[in-house]
Amino acid sequence: MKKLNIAMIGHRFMGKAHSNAYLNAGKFFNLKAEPIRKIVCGRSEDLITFAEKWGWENYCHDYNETVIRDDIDIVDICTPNSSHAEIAIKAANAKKAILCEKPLAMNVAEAEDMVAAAKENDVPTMVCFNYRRVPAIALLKKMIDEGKLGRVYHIRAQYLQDWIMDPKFPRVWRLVKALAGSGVHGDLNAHIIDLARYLIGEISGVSGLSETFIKERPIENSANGETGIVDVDDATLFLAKFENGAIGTFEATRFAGGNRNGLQLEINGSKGSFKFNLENMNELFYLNLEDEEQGFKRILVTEANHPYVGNYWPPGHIIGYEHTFVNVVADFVNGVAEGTPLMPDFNDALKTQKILDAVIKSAEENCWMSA
Ligand code: SOE
Repeated sequence: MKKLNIAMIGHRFMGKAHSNAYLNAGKFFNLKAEPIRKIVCGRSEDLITFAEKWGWENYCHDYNETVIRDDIDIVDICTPNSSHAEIAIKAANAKKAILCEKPLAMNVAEAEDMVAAAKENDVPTMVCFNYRRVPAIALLKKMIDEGKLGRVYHIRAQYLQDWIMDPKFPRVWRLVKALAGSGVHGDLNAHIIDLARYLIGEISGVSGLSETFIKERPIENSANGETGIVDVDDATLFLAKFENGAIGTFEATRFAGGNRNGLQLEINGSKGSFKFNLENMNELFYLNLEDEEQGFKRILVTEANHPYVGNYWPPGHIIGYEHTFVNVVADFVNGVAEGTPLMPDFNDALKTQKILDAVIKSAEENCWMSA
């Protein structure tokens, strides 16, 4: 079987999720090429332990050398947002296929440069908006495409976390604008914007509202208790209008106490409604307005004919967060091996980036922004 050599840049939370996916995708899916964990790149000392644990053949501290190596086919970007553009453009110029963590970039200008580099070099790209490949979301998409929603009226999308509510929680990279671009907005609204676009269509205008509740935090690993300014949003909410006439509300916050990783969607249309909550990710709730009895029906998305999930266990045997990355990697590797389209690619993720930037501008200028 054809082999695809991977260079993965970054080895924290996402590096672990991607490594696990490369390790397991071929065990559950019929892959058209074998992903080889060739080299992992990172700055810290624990990189060596990471490489050994996850079976990377080699490791290195300088991605500049790594992404241009002749024996590398795929560059996988799992670093903080501030380095996505630089690594991706270098990889594209070296003719590598690219898998990039979300959000695509720090802002639209960077994202446009990434799209241009990928286009110029004609390289396949994909952005790891992994929730598109939750089986319940993929089933929801299929049911919408089959016409079960009808005319779309509403989407209510929330992504709620609570991990930085303690004011003593340090100012990690996600709370520094120069590294993250924005706060919870680029981190979590990016996911629900991507899902809304995927499921119901393009957004035509937005009105945003942002707040930073804790404006100063301890500097990470500082011995003398130094603090630093938090220059990103803790919560960003916005209203949206869609090209198809639907309207939506979006909320992303890291201050929703009790919500550990709650991504919730409700979509209402002329023929039915759907509800989804990531904390119960194997379930999809569906209301058919023609049902005499009314009420939502619970679909346990574990049937062999449901998307992705038939590759794992018998019906009723649920899957988890890590499987969403396995599904991403299976589609990515097959797309690269066969030269078939990958979604969401850089161009598609640029559209999400445009909505992210429009919301920021709207919140700053206190106005409605066309997107
Ligand atoms: C942290 O907020 C985080 O890990 C996000 O960065 C991920 O994209 C999301 O899937 C879970 O939460």
